[in-house]
Amino acid sequence: MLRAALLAVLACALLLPTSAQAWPNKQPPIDSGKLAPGAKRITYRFGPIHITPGQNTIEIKPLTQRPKVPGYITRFKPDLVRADGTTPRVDVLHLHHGVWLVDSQPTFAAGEEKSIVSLPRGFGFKYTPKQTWLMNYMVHNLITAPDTVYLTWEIDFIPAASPAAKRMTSVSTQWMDAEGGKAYPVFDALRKDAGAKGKMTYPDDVPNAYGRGPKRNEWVADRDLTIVQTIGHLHPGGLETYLTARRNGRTVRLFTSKAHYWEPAGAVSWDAAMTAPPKSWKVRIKKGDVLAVHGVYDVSKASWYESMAIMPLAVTAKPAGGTDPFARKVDRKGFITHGHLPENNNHGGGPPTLPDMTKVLDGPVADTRVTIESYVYGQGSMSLSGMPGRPPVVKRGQAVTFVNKDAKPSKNAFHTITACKAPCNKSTGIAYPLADGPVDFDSGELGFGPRGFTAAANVDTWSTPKNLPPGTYTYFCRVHPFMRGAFRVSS
Ligand SMILES: [Cu+2]
Repeated sequence: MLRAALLAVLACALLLPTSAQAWPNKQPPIDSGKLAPGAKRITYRFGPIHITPGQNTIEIKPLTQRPKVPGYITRFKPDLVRADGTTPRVDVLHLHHGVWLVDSQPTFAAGEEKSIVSLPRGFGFKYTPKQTWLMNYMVHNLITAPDTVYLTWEIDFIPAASPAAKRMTSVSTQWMDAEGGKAYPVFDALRKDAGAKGKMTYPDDVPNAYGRGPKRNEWVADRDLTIVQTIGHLHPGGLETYLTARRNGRTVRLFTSKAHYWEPAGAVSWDAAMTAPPKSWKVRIKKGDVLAVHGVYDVSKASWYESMAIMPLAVTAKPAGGTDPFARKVDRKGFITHGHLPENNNHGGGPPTLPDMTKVLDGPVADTRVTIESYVYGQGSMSLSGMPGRPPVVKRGQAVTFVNKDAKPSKNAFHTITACKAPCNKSTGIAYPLADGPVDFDSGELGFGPRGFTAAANVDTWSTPKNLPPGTYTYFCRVHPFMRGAFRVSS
């Protein structure tokens, strides 16, 4: 009895990760929430956005909700809420991204980390009512029930007519993106590309990441400027983004935006906040300097598909001082912009809710075509019983072919077949399941959409690799992680 209790305590102690402890430098989030002198706080909301079952598409709509007079935006705090003001759980509805385009330039952005941009005193994004504002958003429905949400953004605004505006320096956003120039700027962070310590740095660790094309992660400064703020955007698995500058063949690091995870399972979910530089951080860049953004992912536990590494910079060409990064070290420790968000509380990975497919009898041997319909893998789904619930069997060297019948305009639900480690049958949450199968395979998002602009693979059919060793392979849908299944390779 005592031994069992001791073991339980020990197990808990071992499970308690360092990341769940207090933020190490014991600083409160850098965004104090205090209103700057002369500023007013205004909350806008965009919507209603009607989310269809399983939705995972990108939309662009005009934005009319904004100030009527010119001025400066000094703080920007995004959220995704239901009509009653509550925030949906991240394992149910997830804000893949919201990008506020101002005069067609990405200016403000939010992902599920919901970083708060709060500029140093005296700086503001210049706003005029003449600007064209567009909302580019991708809200992803992880379940099969429709929903209705609003994107909200709270801004601190100093009208140009107020005395406080006289002392303001205007900034604009310089978008830095590891896949810059793409409408859907993603890359895969795969275990096979791991560099040191199970970490993968994009694009550095991926041979020929950009083929013969330009280095998408770089930007050559077209004027002298001062960077006053930056915060990284990553996906689950992401550890940090960092910004470098190159001048006369010498490269220095300007800032590292780290992901601080509250997620008990480690760097595997959206339960994280990114760090921003201290308010005194200002970096002077010369025309011709080459800036570059890099993304570091932890690929020791799983592979990560359709990942991002973005680092928007708030810059000004007005005289604003700042440190010459080639004369002094500027990569100072950052501070998270907010604390843990309760919508990230369903981690998953609890007691098994589905059968262990390694113990289930063989399914059909000859018919190796699996149709996916109404969010169910037609053969070998963990949610089916009897014969349909048994894994289809192929001989070594053969493939199982999947067809997504939900990829019709009327349904338009993308699905994937993504390897996860057997039995892959625990409860669904933001940290479970993961793409951690013994062999990496992933179908991409089977379905159709405007090419290059959505996650769609623009095919509805995919076959498993033919070189899989004998065994039972479990998989899940990255888009709808409650969907799980298995197939078997016989010797
Ligand atoms: Cu799916």
